[in-house]
Amino acid sequence: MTQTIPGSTSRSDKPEAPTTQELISGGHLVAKALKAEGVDTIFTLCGGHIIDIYDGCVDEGIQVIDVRHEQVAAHAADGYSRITGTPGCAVVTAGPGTSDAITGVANAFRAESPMLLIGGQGALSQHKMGSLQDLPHVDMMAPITKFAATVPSTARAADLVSMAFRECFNGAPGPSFLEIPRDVLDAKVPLEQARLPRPGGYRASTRSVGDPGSIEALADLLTHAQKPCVLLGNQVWTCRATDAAVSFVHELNVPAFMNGAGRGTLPPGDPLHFQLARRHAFIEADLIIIVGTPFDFRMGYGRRLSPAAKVVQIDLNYGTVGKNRDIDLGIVGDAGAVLAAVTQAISGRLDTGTSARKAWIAELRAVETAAYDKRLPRQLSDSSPIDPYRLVHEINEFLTEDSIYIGDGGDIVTFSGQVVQPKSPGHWMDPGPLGTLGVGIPFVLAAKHARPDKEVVALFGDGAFSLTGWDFETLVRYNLPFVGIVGNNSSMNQIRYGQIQKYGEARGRVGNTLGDVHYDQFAKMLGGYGEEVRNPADIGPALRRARESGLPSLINVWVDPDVYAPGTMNQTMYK
Ligand SMILES: Cc1ncc(C[n+]2csc(CCOP(=O)(O)OP(=O)(O)O)c2C)c(N)n1
Ligand SMILES: [Mg+2]
Repeated sequence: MTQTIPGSTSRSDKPEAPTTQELISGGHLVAKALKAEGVDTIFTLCGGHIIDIYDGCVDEGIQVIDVRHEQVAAHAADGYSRITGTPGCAVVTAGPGTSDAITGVANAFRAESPMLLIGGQGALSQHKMGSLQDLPHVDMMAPITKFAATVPSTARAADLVSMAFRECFNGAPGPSFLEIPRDVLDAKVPLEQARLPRPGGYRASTRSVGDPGSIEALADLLTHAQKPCVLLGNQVWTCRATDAAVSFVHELNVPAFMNGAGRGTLPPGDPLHFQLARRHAFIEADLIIIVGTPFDFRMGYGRRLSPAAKVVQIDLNYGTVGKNRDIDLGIVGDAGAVLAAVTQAISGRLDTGTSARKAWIAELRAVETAAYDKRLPRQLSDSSPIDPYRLVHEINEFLTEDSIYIGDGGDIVTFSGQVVQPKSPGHWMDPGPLGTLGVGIPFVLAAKHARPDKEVVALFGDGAFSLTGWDFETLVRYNLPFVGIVGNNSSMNQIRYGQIQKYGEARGRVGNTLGDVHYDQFAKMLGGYGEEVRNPADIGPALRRARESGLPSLINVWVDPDVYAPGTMNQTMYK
């Protein structure tokens, strides 16, 4: 709501004309800046410090979605960025509201997700006086954001919001944080005194193609490679580079592996889609191209790549390229722009080198098929208690091209990472390298709100669900149906396994045991759909009934607590 001051004079040359001057509050300026960035929703938990932003959102037509824990608001903003490609925004109150949101911001930081967290703060007029909920938010957020600042005056409110968004896209994307004191949000200034950045007017394109010489160098390497492979990582989705990646793979005949949000870039069944042959490929390849994923623990810090292979790394972030492992060629740029340029550079050549790769692709397919066949009996297991492999197999069979899959848990999600394959790009969501339990329900909220046309399917560990599960009620309140599955082993099993290995069975039950909780009944209590499953043959029908219920749902599947995923047994995450 803006106000006018009667009788103030205009700046025109006609001296006597009485006019009015428009006044606007800090909260309303924030909302205008959010709108300019394309934000159509904020995720929030209310507090007296931030009510002026809500009122601004009412004026700007921005939807206010209120949740039950600020961690959920922040994870939802992260998830919203991933799904929509425009930055998500969470607004939380000062002090505990902001500290509750820290985990969500931290997760977005490691996952390279561009989101803005706005936190309230005590009034500037009470600075350092011990006001209600006062904390040093900016100091707390600085190490886990790309930009963290205080808005010092009402007139600068929109300007700082646009600045925070610009910094979200500086290099690899990530979160920004703004703290806005209560009196800054409350006060009104003449609209003309405020800088109001124009939509599209305050940041540049990040679709950089890198050094043109490096594009030619990669084209040369590929032309001569007989055993190339490419890993299509997170940034392939961040950069919306699916089409460029698919053309690159198909036109140049390069076997592709995918990780993180890059999963689904090629659909399962594509002749160049590989998953289980990755270790073999990384040892046998003569050229390995890593696109948009760092050499972190998920990649064994780069140590699992053959020392004899040429290694190329393409990334939005200069600091990621060549980190932890030497490379033969590094390109800093946008995954789509770079892959399209390389494809074009090679397609103009007489010898593209692509036909020499038939034997290599057949070799990888044989490894892939053998690994799949070896595991298949487990996936079809009729044993009771249910083998987790059977559960994730049923989920994979259940997914359609329009199912966004979310994994939130320990061991059970490690199983699903091997078996569940999204059928479309951008249809896979996991926490990312922070490994945060509790992202599931917030990601469901973000995904179903952003894409009501999609089906959302989420697999939870019972431990993971418990961290943020109360916001199942938010899904009911906003009528956001989804198919939820709890792989229930009444334990924090991924941790339990390591304890048993190190300290023996007798000491293996310390600090990791959960009750036999009936999550199906929890769902029903909150107004959703619920069923429990003990027999493997009942999993598929229960999932279908959940889909047909049109409600947020939880299918509580009792899985064998004494069966562990290979990744858990190898403890690969710590190596
Ligand atoms: C927020 C958070 N706390 C603790 C951990 C450590 N952790 C990793 S896996 C795991 C067990 C998760 O249990 P559950 O979700 O039930 O999955 P399960 O391993 O039993 O299949 C824990 C506690 C974590 N990754 N994130
Ligand atoms: Mg568990």
